[in-house]
Amino acid sequence: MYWQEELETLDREQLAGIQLKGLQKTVANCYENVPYYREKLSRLGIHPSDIKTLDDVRKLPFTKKSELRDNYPYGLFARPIKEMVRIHGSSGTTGKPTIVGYTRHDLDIWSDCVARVVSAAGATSGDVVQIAFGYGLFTGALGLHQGLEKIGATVIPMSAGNTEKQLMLMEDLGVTGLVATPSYALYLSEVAKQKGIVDRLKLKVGFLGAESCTPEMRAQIEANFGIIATDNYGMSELTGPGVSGECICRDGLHIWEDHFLPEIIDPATGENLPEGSYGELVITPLFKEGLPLLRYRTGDITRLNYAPCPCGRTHVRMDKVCGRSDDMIVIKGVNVFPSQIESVLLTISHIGPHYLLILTRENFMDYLEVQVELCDGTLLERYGELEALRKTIRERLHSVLGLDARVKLVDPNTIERFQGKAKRVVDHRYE
Ligand code: DLL
Repeated sequence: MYWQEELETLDREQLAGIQLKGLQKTVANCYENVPYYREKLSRLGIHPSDIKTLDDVRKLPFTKKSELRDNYPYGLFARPIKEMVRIHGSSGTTGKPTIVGYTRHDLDIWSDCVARVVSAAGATSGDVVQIAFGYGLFTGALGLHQGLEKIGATVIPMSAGNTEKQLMLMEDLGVTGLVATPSYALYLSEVAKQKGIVDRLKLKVGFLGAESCTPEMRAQIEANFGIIATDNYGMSELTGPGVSGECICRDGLHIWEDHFLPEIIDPATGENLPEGSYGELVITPLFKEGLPLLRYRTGDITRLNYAPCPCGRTHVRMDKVCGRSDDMIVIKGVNVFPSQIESVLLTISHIGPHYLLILTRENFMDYLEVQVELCDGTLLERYGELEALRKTIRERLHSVLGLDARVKLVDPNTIERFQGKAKRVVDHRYE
């Protein structure tokens, strides 16, 4: 199912023409309306008129997430706040979120991009779709919501959590589509199975995204619910969901190239890699008025496949994301930086500054274990005090990260020290 057939099936030459125009417009928007970019481009001796071909994108500097944070909250906006009709923020963290903004035009295009994703996954105006992403600054819920409404589907804005009620509504309201993170979809499917209600559900399709999902986990969700599950990808800085999504062939996620110009680079050197290589995905959004970005480093590792897709769409496909190039960890769809955990640990007495974050995937659910050293090893023999300390750490971490961590208190001097950069994260999830 197409949403905008003529645009989704453009030939590559037409697509390149649209991309070049979008790129030129975006560079001009940055240069004329964002003092930070104007200065950055001027320092490099780049003027918008230097962008004559698509390959000229490589002359442009990258933009990193830290630059959005450094210009918090509105410093990279290219329009005055009164022209912005929506603000969102990076998911899951307290402290200062990364703020993103949308003009009316940005919202329209964003919802078209999401409408393409859900249509490619088979959704139609006849579907009743329950959204089990948390509503709020996170782009996931409202992003899918507006895209699904645009195609005329019936949307149930259930939000995340409250599993019993989720399942009750799925049954009572004849829900045919579910929007959720893969881990929550799995959990819902397991509870539905245990309760013996799967046969009473009308569910046909899952629109899963916001975190990685292995093929095995997907297979389990599909088997439990008896559905087809599709993967969709995006990030708040680039709009939110709607950057790419799987069609029913489910062999890669189509990036909507008339709106997003993708590149793959070596994360260490910044060099562009040959077609088909795994590397960091860099994207220049081509339509954004409110928050234009040049060569945004997503930090996500994938590769691009330009081979024609049997579905008829001509837009390039990216592989499922297989890792992150920076230290941001995504756990259950929530972005976590080790530095946030460090800041929490450093405010609590009786524990030292040495810690280790261990990520595991058990029964397809992600877990974070925070190992931290006690200052005084004799505390290990005082169970009551030890438990109280563990509880304090867990609660403080939960209030900052918005998720549950397992806390393991270990003897002094048992966590490895490093000469150079410390490696604080051990990620077993992709093994
Ligand atoms: O997670 C946007 C989104 C919402 C996409 C709902 C799809 C569905 P952020 O909160 O800014 O935005 O987090 C972006 O999440 O850089 C990836 O590391 C990760 N991510 C998002 N989708 C996927 C996916 C939203 N399908 C960060 N597979 C990204 C793997 C994903 N990782």
